[in-house]
Amino acid sequence: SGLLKGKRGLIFGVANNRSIAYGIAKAARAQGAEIALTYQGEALKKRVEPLAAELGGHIVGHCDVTDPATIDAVFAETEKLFGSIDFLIHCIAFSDKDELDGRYVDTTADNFTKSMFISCYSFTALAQRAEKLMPNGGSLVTLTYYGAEKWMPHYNVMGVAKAALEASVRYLAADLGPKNIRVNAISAGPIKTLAASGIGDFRYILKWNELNSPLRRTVTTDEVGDAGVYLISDLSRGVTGEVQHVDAGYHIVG
Ligand code: 0WD
Repeated sequence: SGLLKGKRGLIFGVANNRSIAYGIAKAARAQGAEIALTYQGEALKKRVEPLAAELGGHIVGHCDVTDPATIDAVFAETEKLFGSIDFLIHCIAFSDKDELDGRYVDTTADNFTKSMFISCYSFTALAQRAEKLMPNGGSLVTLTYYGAEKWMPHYNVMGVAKAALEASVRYLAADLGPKNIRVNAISAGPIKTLAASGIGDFRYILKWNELNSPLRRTVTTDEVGDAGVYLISDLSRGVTGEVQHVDAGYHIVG
């Protein structure tokens, strides 16, 4: 239970207690990590504050990745709090809900740009700042989905953004490897969260995974959290540039 003892990290993307980021935060705390959370906007502040208290974690402020000043503020606060960090977890994605239904070909330029910026570029923006706070090396982890690899109904522009995110994991891993900063992604199976509720036919996708995955079930945020612990911990010290599927094996089937 002490796999992350002495490690300190910054976690982005807790919206509520069903968020994947919450699952990772909880698992990291259970292994002895010290954690700092951010929230996006005042409405989420009220939800995230009690969750941070419950987990015994810190809050380092508001972060909207479309506003670089808020990213810088959060890193300045983290440096004050921890000095240096050992891990960073990125659980952020966005697309206009109207375009997570119907056809990809109808994507607007505006939503394409916004989805790509928030769901892909933001990880690189965070990596740039994290590098400076990781003098002893570290681990960066982002969240992706199988829709990056294969066409999935309704995933549309998010599939394209996740493909770019997975490619960015490889480029970041190559750039930061000499500093012993590892960069990996977890490709999680479908989980009913706030973000997922925007995707058309999501209940059907859950059921389909339950019927067809090798383990004949879907996965939980606790299971994604434990995979996150592995990627943060020294157990994965030889692993970088990897996309680790935590999907009950669905990717070998579908
Ligand atoms: O089935 C799923 N739920 C899967 C999710 C399967 C595989 C991957 N993922 C990914 C998502 O694409 C995302 O990258 O996991 C990550 C976390 O998503 P989640 O836990 O499913 O969803 P949620 O709890 O809604 O957290 C996503 C959060 C936002 O919440 P809402 O729903 O309020 O948009 O991302 C954050 C925000 O807190 N976020 C932002 N943070 C900072 N700046 C921004 C932004 N501009 N936009 C969204």
